[in-house]
Amino acid sequence: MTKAYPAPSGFSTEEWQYFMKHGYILKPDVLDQDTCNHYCQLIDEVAARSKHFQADKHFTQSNAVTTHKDFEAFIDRASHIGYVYDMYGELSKVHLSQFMRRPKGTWRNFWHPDGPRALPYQVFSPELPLQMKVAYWLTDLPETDMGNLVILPGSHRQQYMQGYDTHDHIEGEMSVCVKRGTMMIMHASTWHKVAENKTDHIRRNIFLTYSPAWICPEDRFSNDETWLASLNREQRILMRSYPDYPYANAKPPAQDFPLFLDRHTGNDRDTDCYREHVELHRRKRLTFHEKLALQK
Ligand SMILES: O=C(O)CCC(=O)C(=O)O
Repeated sequence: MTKAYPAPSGFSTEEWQYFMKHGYILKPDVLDQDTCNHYCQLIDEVAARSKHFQADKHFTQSNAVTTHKDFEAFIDRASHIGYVYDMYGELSKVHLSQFMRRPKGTWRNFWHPDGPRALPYQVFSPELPLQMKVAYWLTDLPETDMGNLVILPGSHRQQYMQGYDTHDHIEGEMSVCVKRGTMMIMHASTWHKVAENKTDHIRRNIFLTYSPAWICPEDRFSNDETWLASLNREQRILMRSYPDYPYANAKPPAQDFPLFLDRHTGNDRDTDCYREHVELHRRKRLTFHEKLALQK
């Protein structure tokens, strides 16, 4: 059996503080030009195979990681999976994987937070996100009105917002203007909308959303067994495909632990918490943010 390895690096303390205050962080130059070119081309190829595809209309592909071998690498990509692990630890799960094409004009999202609307996550989790979105921007977005994501920084603590279900301009809104190759991580309760694309440049990007395993996924009930068997161990665990026993999402099987070892100690468990006989899959392990809070 493949052995677990230490979690890749994640939030610095400064990044965490910025993320919790503003609801997002941006990291430029995470993907190089060749990688951006490759994925732009792949998005066009895979999109063109869909019966829903129209070159001049907005196109979203869900469960994108299953559509081409090269998208699988995003399930556990080292550039972001450590951030996810810092948030959701041993119960991290891919909630949704998507790629998008946003040409001129065409459909765009109204202001909304991600997740449930009638009973938002925020009611139960006023601080920590129960979904986090990882965006890889594959095309340059130097200006607004290029089909940009527009966010209201710091709005992840509010359940109501004047602009809900409109495209209204809201005081304090920020159009995400970035160089291609930038990675963004967003708290799912941050209110956001999409700007009109008034240019001839097609916005292309990849979104991965993660959640604790016990939140239902957005784009699948389960995954094909043959496909799952072709993935590496971490990817297979992160897809959390438990068709025979839904409650395994809350209590995954023993073989799915540890997802990662502690990145500093290399341990698969926290010490001095339980008596020896308690098995690994029944042990709570502290997340990055819990450890940070304990240091205060
Ligand atoms: O395409 C975007 O920038 C954001 C789309 C959106 O609002 C969402 O995925 O929730």
